[in-house]
Amino acid sequence: MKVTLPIDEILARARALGATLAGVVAVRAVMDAPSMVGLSPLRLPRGARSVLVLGLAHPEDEPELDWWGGKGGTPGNRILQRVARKLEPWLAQDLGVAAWSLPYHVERGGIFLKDAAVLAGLGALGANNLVISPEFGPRLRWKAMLLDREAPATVGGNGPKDFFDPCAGCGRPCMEACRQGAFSSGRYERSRCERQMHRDEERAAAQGSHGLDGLVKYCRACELACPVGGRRALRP
Ligand code: B12
Repeated sequence: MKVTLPIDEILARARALGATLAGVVAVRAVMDAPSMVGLSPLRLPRGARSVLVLGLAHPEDEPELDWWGGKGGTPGNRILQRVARKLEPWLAQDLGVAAWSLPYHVERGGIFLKDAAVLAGLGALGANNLVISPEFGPRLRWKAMLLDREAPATVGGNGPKDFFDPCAGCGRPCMEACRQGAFSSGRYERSRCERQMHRDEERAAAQGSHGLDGLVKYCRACELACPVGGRRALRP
């Protein structure tokens, strides 16, 4: 017998526990998404049917949410981990749903989070190569859980370009903002972006060796330059 997931209740619970946004999409759709092209299928738990995507707003005036160091990576990710940890027993006990909280890195068993967020209807891929939501722009971080039940995608299912094109009519300040010219060809170039990320890591290591916090404050220039959602969008 197919049991339908009480999706609205699950999403409301995720938000009540601290997620800013939550949505759901079929595992199949995420495995067929653009980031998977040319890759072997990811090894996910047998029985996983849906992806529950959790988003956390990272407003510009709370930069520390994004500082890397320690278990769980960043304070923002630790908040998302806590939400997932509280959802898991509730899903099992109250709804009889098995859930798996996924790691951040794809090579450690995670999935491509931007594809999942877009397909769950939470935003659209912008010119800065980040998921942009109408309310928070790209200033969001994502986490995923797998559920052992089928559920229809929360919105659209083919990405929200149908209802939201974040970059229409925009002068693309995100592309200008990059110190490494990662968008100088007109599209995102990972190698140039990585150059900046390495610099950020070197700076953190140098600061750490001088007794400072040693946390990596990765560049967010293309993210913070985006006008969608208001540059100083505050926590709801
Ligand atoms: C590896 C990685 C990096 C690497 C490489 C990034 C890259 N894009 O290649 C480095 C270290 C350089 C990096 C940099 C950054 N990252 Co990063 N990164 C990741 C990680 C771990 C995997 C991403 C990946 O490899 N994707 C695969 C490649 C091939 O994808 P891609 O280049 O983005 O292109 C694909 C998509 O755009 C997709 N796509 C395009 N159009 C469409 C349309 C639809 C409908 C769909 C479904 C998909 C889709 O198809 C493309 C491939 O064909 C994810 C976490 C995760 N588990 O997903 C975070 C993640 C993508 N990073 C994130 C962030 C915030 C950053 C930075 C701002 C740094 C920072 N302060 O954290 C910069 C921004 C760089 C940028 N503008 O893209 C966030 C994005 C949040 C958001 N709002 O979207 C993520 C999701 C992590 C998180 N905590 O939530 N990152």
